[in-house]
Amino acid sequence: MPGTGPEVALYCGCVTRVMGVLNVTPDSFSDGGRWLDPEAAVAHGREMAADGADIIDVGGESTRPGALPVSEAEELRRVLPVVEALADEGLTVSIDTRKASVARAAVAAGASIINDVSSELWPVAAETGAGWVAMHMPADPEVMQDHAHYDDVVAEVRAYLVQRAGEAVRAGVERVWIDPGIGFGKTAVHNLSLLRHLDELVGTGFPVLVGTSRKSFLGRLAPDADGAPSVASDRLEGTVATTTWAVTRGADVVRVHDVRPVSQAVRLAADSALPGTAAR
Ligand code: HH2
Repeated sequence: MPGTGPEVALYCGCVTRVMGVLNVTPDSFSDGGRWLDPEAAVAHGREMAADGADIIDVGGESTRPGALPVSEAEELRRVLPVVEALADEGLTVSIDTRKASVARAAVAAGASIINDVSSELWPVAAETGAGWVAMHMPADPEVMQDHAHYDDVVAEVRAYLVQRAGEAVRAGVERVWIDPGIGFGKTAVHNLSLLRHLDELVGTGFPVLVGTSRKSFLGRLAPDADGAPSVASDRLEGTVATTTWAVTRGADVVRVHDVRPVSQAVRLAADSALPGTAAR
């Protein structure tokens, strides 16, 4: 069990959970346009669950660097049928949104976790009883890469998340995760620094969620044969390596597109890391 922080955060077991990404958007950086049809989206959610996803994270607005906001009506139109159908099938669904109205409607439709990259929606989690993910992002996606300036990225991200999570706990939210926001207003060096020092987030006692899946810093670290950054669809190795690293450092949830290979890798890594379970 990671850390010795607030008791409210200590509900989760030692088993790492895999959150499968389901973007119902035309423009997400790696799967934009693939799951716009609700039936295709629901089928993909089901497939990810069969492949080992414990949570299906449904999002209707891209938050890639430079992304423009989507209207409330459009976001609701994209996510609600998918959330409802997956929740009706008994799957654990999170809603990836920055809008209180979308979070509220998604919880009413069956989502049980609000995945909040803005870290501002804890009042909705308190009001609805949903779990809440607080992620670090220094500014809106449109301009966040202009804000990738830190004296000590690990200390600053940690302080921000502990403050937000504390607010949520005081407001009565019973399940709170913290997430360093890999790739959100951060350079590759910042991302690596946060991963290297993940134990400092784990040490807060709040369960930690990590999302490195297919992100651009992996493309730069593992270029293609011509030396150009690899494209999003060609970043599986980096995704497996970084999520496995995160699990062995104590991450509670990893958020990924490639559920099957990551599930297998992180569960093997988690089993090997538990004292007494690894073969000697
Ligand atoms: N990353 C993305 C979106 N939501 N939520 C959390 N908690 N942590 C993350 O790292 C995270 C997130 C970005 O990835 P993706 O959803 O694939 O892309 P897009 O924002 O373009 O839809």
